[in-house]
Amino acid sequence: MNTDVTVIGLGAMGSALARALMRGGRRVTAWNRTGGRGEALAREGAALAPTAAAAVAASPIIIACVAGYEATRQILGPDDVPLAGRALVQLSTGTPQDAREAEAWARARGADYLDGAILATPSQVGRPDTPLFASGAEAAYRRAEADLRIIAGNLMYAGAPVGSAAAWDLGVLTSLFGALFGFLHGARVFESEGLAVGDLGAMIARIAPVLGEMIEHAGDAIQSGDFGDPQSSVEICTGGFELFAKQAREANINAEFPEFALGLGRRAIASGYGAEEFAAVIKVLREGPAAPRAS
Ligand code: FVH
Repeated sequence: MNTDVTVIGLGAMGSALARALMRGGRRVTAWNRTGGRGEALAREGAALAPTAAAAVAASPIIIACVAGYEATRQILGPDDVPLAGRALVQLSTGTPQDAREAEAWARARGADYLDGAILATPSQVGRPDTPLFASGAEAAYRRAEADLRIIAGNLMYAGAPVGSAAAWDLGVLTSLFGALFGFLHGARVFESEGLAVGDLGAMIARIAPVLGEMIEHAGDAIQSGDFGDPQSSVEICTGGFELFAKQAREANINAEFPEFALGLGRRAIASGYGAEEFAAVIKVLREGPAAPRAS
């Protein structure tokens, strides 16, 4: 072994990881399935490996960041890839079940395994505030910790159950994309009134801590199961969703987001949760898949 870390996968994210590691003083070996993507990295000091087996042989820490877990298995699966004794860190996006299967697979090959999820775009890699969740055996975490801290200063060890990092990732991503879908509808409201959508984005950024408090309150209510004494009841919030839908009809804009919210709010009221805290809608989600939509 002649480098500190190997990065497998030189897409937008893998390249950013390799660069951050080199900036942090690590000697990096890099490998990508198709050629060409590593040339700039090589000029910046990375050692380009000719094969995945050579890339793995080069370092004790192997970071995989490719299109998915199956791709990682295809790359590292062949018998000549010397995974035994290495710490394999999976930074491709997947589910908790993917992580459990990957851990079992890596251990069967004699490797330590750590699952990770980086919550950043490639240009955000390597900053002190870049978040990264990691989970898996603590020994594997300790082996990779210093390298991961270079990639993401805001590193959080989510514990030994290896699916935890992916669960954190999906929990944060669904929160983000739920907000983004809401924002896109808000953008249509702004457009329908001739207002500047950039101003809406700037306002959301300014009041983000207040909005975050509301999410935190919902999380506490769900965890404690106490939905009494509501700040905002299901009924009050569903009244808001009725208004979203009314405005969409009046302005003749897409109404899928208001209809989605309204459908869940109405089901929660029909189930008797109208006077409870808005987060009580979780009880509808716990019932399982939605009933087919009434026409
Ligand atoms: N980009 C982002 O914002 C997100 C942030 C959060 C984490 N994700 C995950 O990171 C993984 C890689 O994402 P990426 O942005 O680097 O993606 P691409 O630029 O599209 O590069 C894909 C790389 O995967 C390689 N690859 C795909 N399939 C295979 C395969 N069957 N065998 C070997 N390699 C494969 C591809 O290689 P090539 O096409 O250049 O030969 C690229 O290196 C991903 O899980 C995100 O969810 C990024």
